[in-house]
Amino acid sequence: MNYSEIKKKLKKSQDKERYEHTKGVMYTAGCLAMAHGYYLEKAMLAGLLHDCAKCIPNDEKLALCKEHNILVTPVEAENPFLLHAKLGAFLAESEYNITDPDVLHAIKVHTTGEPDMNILDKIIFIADYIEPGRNKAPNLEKVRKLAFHDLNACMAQILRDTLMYLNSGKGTIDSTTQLTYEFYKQYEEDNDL
Ligand code: DGI
Ligand code: FE
Ligand code: FE
Repeated sequence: MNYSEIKKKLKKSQDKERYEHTKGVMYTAGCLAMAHGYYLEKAMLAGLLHDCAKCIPNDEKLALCKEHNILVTPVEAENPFLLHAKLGAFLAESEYNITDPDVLHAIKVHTTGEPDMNILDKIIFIADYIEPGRNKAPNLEKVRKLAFHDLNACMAQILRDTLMYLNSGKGTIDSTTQLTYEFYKQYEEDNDL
């Protein structure tokens, strides 16, 4: 499948807002790849596909996981939207014919992160949070600057703010999100950015 075929298929499976977000993540991932000396095309491809499972209804997400033997943890069963990451990696491979393991892995971990991520994982996780269509998160200006300057410190700030948001009653925390923050907090910067 070439780039424009992937785009066409994605456009059909996502609502308009999600497709706009998808393009935002694709271009932002490309910019971050340029800033950090990573493969531009790989970053853009992972950005393009990261939310390919997002618009599947939750009951269908659960059914698809069951059908394809994808493990559903109790937290995921309670918050099925979390499954769009794992399921996205599965669909990227099975429906979009992506074989690059780095691209599939970045999609798989883009929502909770995981400790000790590789550069592409971090580029997608961060691009998802800072793309131009995002405007609600606290500290966005600081996070956007950090993204082009220190990926690890940027991860720490995003995870700290996400946990703060979830802790204010907005959702059950997945232990992976907590563990990811524990890993990245060693890089937290105390600076004026
Ligand atoms: O799919 P997107 O909306 O573009 O972005 P995403 O896949 O990063 O999902 C973002 C949401 O995921 C955001 O509202 C915070 C939430 N999230 C991240 N970690 C956890 C979580 N939600 C729950 N319930 N538990 C988590 O550990
Ligand atoms: Fe997502
Ligand atoms: Fe996203």
